[in-house]
Amino acid sequence: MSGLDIPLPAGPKMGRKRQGAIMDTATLAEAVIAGDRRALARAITKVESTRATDRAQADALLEAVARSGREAIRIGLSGTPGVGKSTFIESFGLMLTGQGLRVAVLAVDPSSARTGGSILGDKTRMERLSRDRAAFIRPSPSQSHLGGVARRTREAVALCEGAGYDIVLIETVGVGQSETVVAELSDVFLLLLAPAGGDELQGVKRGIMEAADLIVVNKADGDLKATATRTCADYAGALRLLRRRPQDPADFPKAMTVSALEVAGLDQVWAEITALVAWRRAQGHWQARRADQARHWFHEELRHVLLGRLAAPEARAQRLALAEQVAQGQITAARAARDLIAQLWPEFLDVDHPESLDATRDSA
Ligand SMILES: Nc1nc2c(ncn2[C@@H]2O[C@H](COP(=O)(O)OP(=O)(O)O)[C@@H](O)[C@H]2O)c(=O)[nH]1
Ligand SMILES: [Mg+2]
Repeated sequence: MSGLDIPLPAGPKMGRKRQGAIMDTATLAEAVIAGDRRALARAITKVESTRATDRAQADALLEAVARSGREAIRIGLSGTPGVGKSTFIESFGLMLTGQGLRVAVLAVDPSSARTGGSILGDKTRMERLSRDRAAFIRPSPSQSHLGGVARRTREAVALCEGAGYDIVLIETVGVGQSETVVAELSDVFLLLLAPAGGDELQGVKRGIMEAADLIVVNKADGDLKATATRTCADYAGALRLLRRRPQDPADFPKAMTVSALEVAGLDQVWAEITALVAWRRAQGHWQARRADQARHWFHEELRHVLLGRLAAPEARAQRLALAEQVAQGQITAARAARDLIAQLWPEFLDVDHPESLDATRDSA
C-alpha cells in the first residue's frame, strides 16, 4: 500500500488522545470533515473492515460525515487495461487541482487483492498527482468479490465527499460487470476507449454503452490521431442509435477525443461534465439519481446481510447437515431451504416472498 494514505499510528504531531483506537468516532468524523488526510484514510479503513464492531462505528462515522452536507461530483471512469486510465487520471487530476479543486481517486477493482491494485500498480503513472496535496489517492479495498469492493468503495466516496473533495474519481478496469457497478456509484460515467478499427466497436457491450455519459477516445495524438478521430465518429454514431434517456440533455451522451499523454482535450471533457451536471441539477435528475442509487445500495446491503447470516458458523453447520440430507434424497431441496430459514427466522415463512430482491421493481 502507498505510504501516503495509509492509516499508521499517530505521528509525533498528534496528541495522545488522537492516537490509535483511543480516537473515538465523533472525533474521527470531525477530523475527516476538517480535511485531515490521515483521519480520512483511517475512516476508509474503518468502513472497509469486516469486523462487526468496526461496522457499527463505520455507520456512525458515515452518518456524522453526511451531516456536513457536502457534495462532490462523482465521476466513474472505466476502460480496459492499457487504454490509459492511469495516465488520464494523472493529467485530468492535475488539471483540476491546478484550478484549485480537490480531487480524490478511488478504485473498484476486485482483482487488486491479487495484483496489488490497479492504482498502486500504476503509481508511476500517477506520480505527480499522488504527491499533490490537493489530491487523495486510495487503492481498492482488498476484497476478492466485486460486490464487497463496490459497497465499501461507495462508503469511501461518501467519506471523501465529507472531507471536502470537489471531485471523486472512481476507476474500474473494464472487464465486464464492474462498469455497471461503477455507474451505480457515480454521477457521471466516462468510458475510456482506445483508437481502433471499426470492428472493435462490437467489442463494447451494449449495457456499458448505455451507461456511459461520455465516451472518451484516448491517445488522439501522433500516428493514432486519425484513427482516434474515426473511432470517435463511429461511437458517436453508435450512441445516436441508443434509446434516449430522460436524464440527458439533447446532445448527450457524447463521444470525444483526448490525449491524456499530451494533455489535450481534457479541458473539454471537464466542460462537458460541468455542463451535464448543471443541467441534471436544474432538472432534478441529479438528486433523483442519487436517491435511486441509495435505494439500490440499501437492497445490496440487505442481500449481503441475509447471505452473511447464512454463512455464520451456526447456520453453516445446519446448512451443511441439511445439504447432506438433500444429497441422500431424504428431503427435497426446497423443503431443506425452508426448514433452515424457518429455524433462523421463525416468522419469515408466514409471508409470501418474491424470487429475488429487485430494487428497481420495489421502488416507487
Ligand atoms: N500515445 C498515447 N499513449 C498513451 C496515452 N495515454 C496513455 N498512454 C499509454 O498507454 C499505456 C497504458 O497507459 P495506462 O495509463 O497505464 O493505462 P491503464 O491500464 O488504462 O491505466 C502507457 O504506455 C501509456 O503511456 C495517450 O494519450 N497517448
Ligand atoms: Mg491503470
